[in-house]
Amino acid sequence: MSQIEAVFVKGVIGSDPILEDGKPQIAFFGRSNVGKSSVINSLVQRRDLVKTSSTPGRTQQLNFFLINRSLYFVDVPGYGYAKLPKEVREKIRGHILWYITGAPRPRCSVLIVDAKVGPTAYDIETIELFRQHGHVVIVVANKADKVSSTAREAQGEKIRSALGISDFVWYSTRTKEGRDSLLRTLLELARH
Ligand SMILES: Nc1nc2c(ncn2[C@@H]2O[C@H](COP(=O)(O)OP(=O)(O)OP(=O)(O)O)[C@@H](O)[C@H]2O)c(=O)[nH]1
Ligand SMILES: [Mg+2]
Repeated sequence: MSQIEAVFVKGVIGSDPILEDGKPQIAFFGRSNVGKSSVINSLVQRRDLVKTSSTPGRTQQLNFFLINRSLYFVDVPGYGYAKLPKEVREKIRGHILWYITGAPRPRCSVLIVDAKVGPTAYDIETIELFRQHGHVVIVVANKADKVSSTAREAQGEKIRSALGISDFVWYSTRTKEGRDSLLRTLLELARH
């Protein structure tokens, strides 16, 4: 696939004109450390566009990246990082909730879950919120390199039934599994 142009625009922590500038937003949600930033980097084929970290929970703003001058990839703060103080976790959760329930909705909400761990209670709560608020959702099972081909069928069923979905994308930022098809799907969604 041709080169993707990606530019960091800004970090958003509340009302901001960028939310309503008319460009579609593709937002990446998921628990802390699941690989949201890594997935964005792999989609745009940049090692370092988005900082990834061994210290989860540091990013608390919504980071907007302008893609091909026409849409945004939004790196949403990770939820559920147990080591953060409760007040900080609740603040992050509140911020995510504010974005999920705000206007306009993202054109597509990508929910990233850990392929091996499977959906957590927070992931289930998040997809439930997406449903309540009318989001278009794509579920991505990242770190698929950790799930052997023999375990795929059972693990796939576990992910589908926990989230109540009929389909999801196996993805690995290490092996590039799923990258081309997810990118194609997201760019297509942003066009309509
Ligand atoms: N095995 C494996 N590890 C991955 C994959 N994608 C990301 N990781 C690792 O997972 C860790 C977290 O990645 P990040 O992209 O920083 O995760 P994040 O969801 O953005 O984390 P926060 O911003 O803290 O919420 C890093 O150590 C990555 O190298 C993958 O496909 N496979
Ligand atoms: Mg991140």
